[in-house]
Amino acid sequence: MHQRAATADRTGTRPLIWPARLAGLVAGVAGLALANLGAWLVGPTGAPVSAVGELVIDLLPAPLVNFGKDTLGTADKPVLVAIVTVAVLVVCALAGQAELRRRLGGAAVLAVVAVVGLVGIGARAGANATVYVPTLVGLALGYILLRTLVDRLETWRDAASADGPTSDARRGFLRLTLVAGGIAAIGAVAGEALLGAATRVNEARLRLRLPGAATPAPPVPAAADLGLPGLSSYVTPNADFYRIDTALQLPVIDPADWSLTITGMVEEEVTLTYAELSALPLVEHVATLTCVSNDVGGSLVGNALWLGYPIRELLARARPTAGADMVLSTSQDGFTAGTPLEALTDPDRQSLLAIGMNGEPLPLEHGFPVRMVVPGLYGYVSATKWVTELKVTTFDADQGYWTPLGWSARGPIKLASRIDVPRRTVDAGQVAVAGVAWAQHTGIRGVEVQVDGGDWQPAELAEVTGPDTWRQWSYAWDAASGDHTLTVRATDADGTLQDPAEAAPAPDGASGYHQVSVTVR
Ligand SMILES: Nc1nc2c(c(=O)[nH]1)N[C@H]1C(S)=C(S)[C@@H](COP(=O)(O)O)O[C@H]1N2
Ligand SMILES: [Mo]
Repeated sequence: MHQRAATADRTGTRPLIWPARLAGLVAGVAGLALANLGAWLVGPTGAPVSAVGELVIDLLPAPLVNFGKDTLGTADKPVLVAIVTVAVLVVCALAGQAELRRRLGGAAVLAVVAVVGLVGIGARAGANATVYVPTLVGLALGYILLRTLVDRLETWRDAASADGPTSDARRGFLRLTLVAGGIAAIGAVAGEALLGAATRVNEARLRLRLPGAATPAPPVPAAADLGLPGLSSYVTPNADFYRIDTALQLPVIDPADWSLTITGMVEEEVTLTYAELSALPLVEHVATLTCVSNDVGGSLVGNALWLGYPIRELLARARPTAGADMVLSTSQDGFTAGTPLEALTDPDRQSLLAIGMNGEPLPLEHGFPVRMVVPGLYGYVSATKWVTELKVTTFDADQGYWTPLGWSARGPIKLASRIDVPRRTVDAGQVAVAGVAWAQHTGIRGVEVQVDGGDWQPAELAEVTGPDTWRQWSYAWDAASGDHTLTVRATDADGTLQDPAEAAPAPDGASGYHQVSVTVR
């Protein structure tokens, strides 16, 4: 009996190799489907299969890539994606086999597949941390499903080796596998369809060539960037730019389908297509965006070179009627912002309908194809991404999205300053204390640093392109060992000193001085 069971066990595993591969395949489809659905939410950069496809193109020798293009034409991408998908699923099937042989064996194989996907995603320009999430979630779910299926398979195997009736255990495995496989297949088709639209728009974005500016921004002076390690760069790279919006799913708009209408209290409604907008004499302007939710010392602030058309020119075409004092801008996803009309018609303020950010078309998550940028106002009342309508109206008649939720109707940015370095520990001696200060549209005149409640010491200021951006500052500190507290405050170009009173972000922006504790060794 003993002898017999052992033999059955050894031979009993053999026929289960194909069911194990089937389990691996189902887990692979489920994992890929989830990764694609996730990428549909966070943006097509996070889609692992097409990322690996692009990586393959980059790694292949050019003659082979050209051969592919010549023989397949525009089908080269879909064919490559199909090849990668089949390869991934074959390896996933083998992961099923490995998991049956040894617990976590399949996990290791799936992890290798996921790492290849993550490397592909990382190789795409502008990858930030969220783009890795869909693949990691897909890996986790894929393995949980695989383990569940292999558990059933082991029940089947044990039943077989115990020489008992195996049909129940077999049926249990097959039923679960088919149900899971069906759901995974539906998810995969849905993910493919949804992601397909986002991928097409992403490719349209990559193909776009931004028009040159009729009024280029003067080059950023080298002295605007002190270049100290740990200090925020003067211009924030797109990949590092903070992102804030209410969109659960990233809006994807093909520029060919985009248009903007100016409606409401105007003498003439104006409609503008993307082609018309990009043919207008565009302006470049460097401006620092800030979120009203930014805490004292927080990072919801970034500076970029924007390319766009002055909103005042478009409003001049529409001719707002008497009594109007607000423009309610609407995003394709329903978000709205209420901006004071005077901030948009002011000839001395570059309020832009922007299509470019740091020399590239707007990234999808920063409002592609068109957004608003208004120097001096918090984003929630001015910086509408994916903007499709400007309604000229009044603050009495209309409200932006956040106003009924307890945020102030008007949101001028508060004068603020931040210490970027040092944070935590430094060696005794000369230490560069440095950071940024902002008072958009007024400008920064001075920054002072205080060590342990001593006298306020003036910091050196870097250059700026104008009053609409943050300004880097630095202070040479002679640091003696021990624990110290550093505090910063700024004065704007009008001579107003930063408000020391601590206030939370709601309803109209945080105030108070940024302080850091440092240990000097
Ligand atoms: N469509 C849309 N636009 C939006 C928002 C939003 O939720 N939806 N948030 C606003 C807020 S609160 C801020 S701070 C800025 C942030 O812009 P960014 O994500 O490009 O940094 O966008 C603004 N534009
Ligand atoms: Mo914001």
